[in-house]
Amino acid sequence: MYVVTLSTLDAVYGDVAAQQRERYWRLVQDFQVRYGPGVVRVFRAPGRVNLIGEHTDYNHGFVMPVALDRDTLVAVRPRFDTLVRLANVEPEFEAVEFEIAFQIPPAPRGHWSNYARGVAQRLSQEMDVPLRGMDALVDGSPPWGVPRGSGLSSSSALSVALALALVALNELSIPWQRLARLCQEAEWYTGTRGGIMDQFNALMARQGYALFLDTRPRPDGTYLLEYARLPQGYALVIADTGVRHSNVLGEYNHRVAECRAAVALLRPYFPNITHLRDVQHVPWSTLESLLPEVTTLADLDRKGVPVEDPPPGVGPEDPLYVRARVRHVYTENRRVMQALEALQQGDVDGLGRLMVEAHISAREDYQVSCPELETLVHAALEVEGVAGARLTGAGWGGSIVALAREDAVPQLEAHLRARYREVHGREPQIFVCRSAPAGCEVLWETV
Ligand code: NG1
Repeated sequence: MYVVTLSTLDAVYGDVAAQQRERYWRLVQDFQVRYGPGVVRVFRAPGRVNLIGEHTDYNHGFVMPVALDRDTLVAVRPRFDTLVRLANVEPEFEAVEFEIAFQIPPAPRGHWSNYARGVAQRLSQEMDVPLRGMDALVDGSPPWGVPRGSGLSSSSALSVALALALVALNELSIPWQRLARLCQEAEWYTGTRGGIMDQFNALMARQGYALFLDTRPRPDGTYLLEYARLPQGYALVIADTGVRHSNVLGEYNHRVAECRAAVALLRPYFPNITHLRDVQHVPWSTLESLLPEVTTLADLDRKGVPVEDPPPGVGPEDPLYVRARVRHVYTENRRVMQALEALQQGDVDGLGRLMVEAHISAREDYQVSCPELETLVHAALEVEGVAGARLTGAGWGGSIVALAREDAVPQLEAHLRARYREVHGREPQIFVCRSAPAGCEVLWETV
């Protein structure tokens, strides 16, 4: 287990280190008030901003996220039984109790405790024994928590922080990459069919680097990854539209279904295909000719084209725009490879151009943008010193990320605020991202 003292994190939290210490201290105090005095252990897991590579991970493609200094904390104490008592410093997230088992009954859909239930269930299944329980208090509250629904992966920060706690309290020995996979599968418990990017990044990120990840597991279950240093003198500026999306059973699963339908349609020509990644080497003109513009699950069923494991929430007559969706995934994978090369060569302008192309592809072919994201991306690109900007995360709201020269940041912030206010009548949340290390245990006695 990766363990650091709170003072080690000063360098991560920078000029807000004192407030962060206060935050950890308050969490431990709250824990002891709620659950009684005694030893408390604290785990943190970061949110992430994805530089490029959107909606590629569930297609076994490439991604390039960076971990953020916005993180989720969980304070815990082990129990001798299998009970989990789970509470949150934010009172709107009700406190619950559940028993750890191989099959844990879910709370109603959308309930925050389902992330904890999913992790506890998946880890128990993996270890073939129900884990020891814990008392836990979660803190993902503003201003230092990962903003929720902003495309910055607050859900995975929560899942990974809880997983780190359960792994440590149960003294489990699970390789990191395997743990990332388990956390990914644990999140499916909530209904989404997401890829592995967020959990992997929360467990494997390095400060000062983007994580290039090939999300296709190798036969031994490990993944190919590479760390690429972030450009010196540039900042990653995140602007949050405030428009909230929910992945659960929504448009997200619809996109997953479109990709799975495309795989089914391509199978007669590429018998070994399991994910779109398997046709990455095929010329686009060939793929294009094999894919209809639109189809439905019912239509494919009538034609005897079996779609494997269609995700929950997708109706038989819902239109599936397979050709455009595949074009995005196919071109996006290429862009991520090129972006890695650009980063390695210090070609910031090249990286910026690829980000803009990725945004256009996400808007036109994958159709995951919205007017508020468009306002922010357009405004960012109007500022001198901004190399590129794009929506980040799943889309349909959430945030944009802009790659800006450090000296251009004040002007960028002012311009984004002014344009957003003018068009949408409210303020976006803006923050400059400090890249952070992967999730870890934090020893807080030095407070
Ligand atoms: P966010 O932006 O956190 O909703 C989701 C998925 C990722 C990835 C991106 C799109 C989860 C937990 N996260 O992220 O795996 O598919 O969308 O690139 O499902």
